[in-house]
Amino acid sequence: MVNKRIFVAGHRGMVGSAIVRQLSQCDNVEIITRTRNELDLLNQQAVNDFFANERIDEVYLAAAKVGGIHANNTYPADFIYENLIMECNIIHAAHSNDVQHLLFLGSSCIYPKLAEQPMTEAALLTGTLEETNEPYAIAKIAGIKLCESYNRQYGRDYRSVMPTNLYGENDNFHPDNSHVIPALMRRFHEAKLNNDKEVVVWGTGTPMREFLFVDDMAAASIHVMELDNETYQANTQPMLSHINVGTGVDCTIREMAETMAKVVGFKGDVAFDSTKPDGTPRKLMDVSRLADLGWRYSVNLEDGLTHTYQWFLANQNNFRK
Ligand code: GFB
Repeated sequence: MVNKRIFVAGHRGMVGSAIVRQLSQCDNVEIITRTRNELDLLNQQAVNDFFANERIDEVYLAAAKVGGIHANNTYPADFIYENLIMECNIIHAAHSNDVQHLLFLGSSCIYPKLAEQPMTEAALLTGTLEETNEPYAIAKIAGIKLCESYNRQYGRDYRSVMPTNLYGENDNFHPDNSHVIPALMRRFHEAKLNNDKEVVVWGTGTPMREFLFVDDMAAASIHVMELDNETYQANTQPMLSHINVGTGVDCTIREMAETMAKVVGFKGDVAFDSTKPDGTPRKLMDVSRLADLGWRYSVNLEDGLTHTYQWFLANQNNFRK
């Protein structure tokens, strides 16, 4: 059987590398990747030339400009521009070169700041977005609409999954620009080594977040991509095609910080700096559409944090400073 040639855009990122890890276990799959130096996804001509020269059968669009609340708040132009350009280039070039199957990865921040919880896929575009990451959310909503529009106009099978907050191997542990879990893992670890008396956590600790281990996200992505078209179409609508991916369980930032202290082995106090932004108060996703499609998460938060901390200890000398 001829190998299915799969392009994983963003293969060095946390989600892209997890998808590559899992796809490499599959038979009859040839994984195609390009580093940023080999292929600039912001360059439309380069992306089109790549698709024209490579016979690609499927695309996992996991390339994105990502970051936590501080990064989104500090670099809004970068977040909206780079994410819009990358998804437009890849989705249009895939279509222009007759790639029939593509999976677009978005984010749970596409939903309104005060959407009813848990948030179903139908909550999309029903209210104003959280200010701290609105540019990124607009870019991700555009990605969903790009897929739906190419499906409607050209008969493509481009699907979208909306992950909740993710964590795991290969995350970005930058002290300021990272998401909350890697930021706190590094901070608690350094506090333990320094015998600090306390760790300061941003915000009030009251916001609630849902956290999904990235290897679960990769498995869910492959599961959705492998669904036969009839099953996928029966569980989505042409203009409400995206699928939430999460655990359906959330906790406060304070509870997560306390679990982190236990996993890392930090014995000091946890303090909160309410001068830092809280972001959206809650963004728990309704994951029943994906459950109806036969997938549920398997790694709980404490086990996922424990695995990630072991990886962190083994790789901490390679982190971006
Ligand atoms: O992962 P995070 O930065 O982004 O989580 P969001 C922010 C929450 O964690 C806020 C608290 O309530 C912060 O106050 N927090 C506490 C911290 N300590 C820290 C810390 O040291 N670093 C960080 N980063 N947060 C993101 C979006 O929103 O959700 C992204 O900005 C993406 O674009 C991602 O959509 C899924 O969960 O608020």
